[in-house]
Amino acid sequence: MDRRNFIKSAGAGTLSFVFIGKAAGTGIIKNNNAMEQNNSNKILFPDLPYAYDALEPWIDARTMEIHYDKHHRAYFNNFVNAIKGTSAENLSAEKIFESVSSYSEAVRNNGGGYYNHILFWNNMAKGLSTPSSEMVKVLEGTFGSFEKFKELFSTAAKTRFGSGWAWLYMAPGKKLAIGSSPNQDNPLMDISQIKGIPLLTIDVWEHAYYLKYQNRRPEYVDNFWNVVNWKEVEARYRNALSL
Ligand code: MN3
Repeated sequence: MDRRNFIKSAGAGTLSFVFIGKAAGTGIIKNNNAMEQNNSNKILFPDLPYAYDALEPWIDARTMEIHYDKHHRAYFNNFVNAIKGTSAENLSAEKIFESVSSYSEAVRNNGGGYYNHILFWNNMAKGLSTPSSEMVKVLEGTFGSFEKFKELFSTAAKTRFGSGWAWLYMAPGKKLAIGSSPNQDNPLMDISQIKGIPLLTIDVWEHAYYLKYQNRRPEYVDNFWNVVNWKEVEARYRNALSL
């Protein structure tokens, strides 16, 4: 799909994911795009919730285009193929992650790649936003100060060796925590060393920043704060609290 068709198919450019609590799980991603609306757990490839250049100058349009249309799409396709005809075919990604150790490496890597990028796209938005005073209080209560929270999250992102993700997540006991995971693992996976419900994430694979930042991952991480979508982070927080 070329860029013009992408914009066209994205309609008004508004696509939102709402995390809906389920008794047994951590919530499911519902695609609100009317074109793709369905009531099953069918794995869908969502539209990017903004234009490729929306996050300029912090994240450049070319990186976004390749990242979404090539990398993310490949994870999606490979994930769908990996679960095709298996017992996982009708499960939500979250449900699969709960026992991902019993599936193939392809399911773990591509399922994570599919899911993590959806979280990532949606926890970014055009324009600087700030957390509400309630959210700041929550972060202060756990990490001491908002600045300290940012420092700890940034350090987790900068020091993850090789490819992976950094996370703010709600650990068991409703406690906020910061950590990182290798490759495409995430805190919902049974094999993960950090476990909980994702609230905020950053992709630190080189493909996420190399075109613009080359080897300067720390600069990419520092600039990430200019595009964090705090409304989304707070919605995830409130949902995680209610589970
Ligand atoms: Mn990526």
